[in-house]
Amino acid sequence: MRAKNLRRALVTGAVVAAVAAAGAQPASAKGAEIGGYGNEYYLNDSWSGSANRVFVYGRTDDRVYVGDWNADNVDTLAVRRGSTYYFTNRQSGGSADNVVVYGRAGDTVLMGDWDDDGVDTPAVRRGNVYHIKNSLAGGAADQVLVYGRAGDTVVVGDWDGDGRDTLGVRRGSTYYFKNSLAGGNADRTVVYGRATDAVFIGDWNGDGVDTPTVRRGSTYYVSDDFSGGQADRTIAYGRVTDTTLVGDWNGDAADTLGVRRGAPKPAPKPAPQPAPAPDSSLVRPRTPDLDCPQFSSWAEAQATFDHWRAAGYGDVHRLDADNDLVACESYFG
Ligand SMILES: [Ca+2]
Ligand SMILES: [Ca+2]
Ligand SMILES: [Ca+2]
Ligand SMILES: [Ca+2]
Repeated sequence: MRAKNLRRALVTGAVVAAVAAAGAQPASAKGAEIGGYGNEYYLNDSWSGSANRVFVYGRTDDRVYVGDWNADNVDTLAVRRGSTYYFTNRQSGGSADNVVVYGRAGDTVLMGDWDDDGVDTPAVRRGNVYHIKNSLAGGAADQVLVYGRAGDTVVVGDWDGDGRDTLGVRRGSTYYFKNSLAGGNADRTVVYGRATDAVFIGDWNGDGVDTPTVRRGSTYYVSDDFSGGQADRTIAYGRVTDTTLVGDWNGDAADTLGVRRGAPKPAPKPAPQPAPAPDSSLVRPRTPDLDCPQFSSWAEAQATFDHWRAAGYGDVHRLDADNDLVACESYFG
């Protein structure tokens, strides 16, 4: 998210939103849910190889967004659990600064500064209909917009540096940018990279315009424009298994990288297996007293010993003279 100059009082309190939408295609890049797993965050203010802000936040399976929720120019995290959003203005653990109930658990949500007030807020996507909200609160959408196709991959960014985030559609390696929250033809069409590229959007040089970074494995190719050609910077960062975050972590107007990391998602626990039932057919009665030669097998002696011991009677037949919990080993051994 590009740093903004305007300030605005934060709306607080949990409010039930009227805006709701059915599930839609997941978006990608800036503004979208970052995906991944884990609750360890490694944020880097520069393009060096090591993070300078490391913290644990939320749960490993939380859905997470990045944005500037209080217009201080610093991007922080929001955690989503169902339709409840926990916005925090610090890069640390601890409780959320603002909790908002919004839309439905199945909604696809994009975050952006749609009105240039410095605060990133949600847009609920329903197919190719976008319900734009300009505050971190419930209630009706401030604007409803039809854009692109229901199946489009959508990117969020400030393509023209006017302070407002708008939408772009990505179809393969072709990007259709719109500089206003309106339908109709794209203002700019660009072919960039490969159709298979993972692309992240940010303002890498602080000029107010959002541009792409391509990730291939753990290598990032950073571009300060959409012209194609050589990347302006290439950096190896993190691990191939990391989930990438983009944000302005220090308020200097330039976006940099971070990663989300954690324990791998645990495999579903197998159903507990019942302990094998003892072979009760082998158990001989507690009385009369039996000696080892009167059992037909070691298994019968052991089953009888185990059964009455487990029932609280101890070694009723005195089969385990040396107290090693093995019955009649000297006779059957
Ligand atoms: Ca902030
Ligand atoms: Ca805003
Ligand atoms: Ca713009
Ligand atoms: Ca920065």
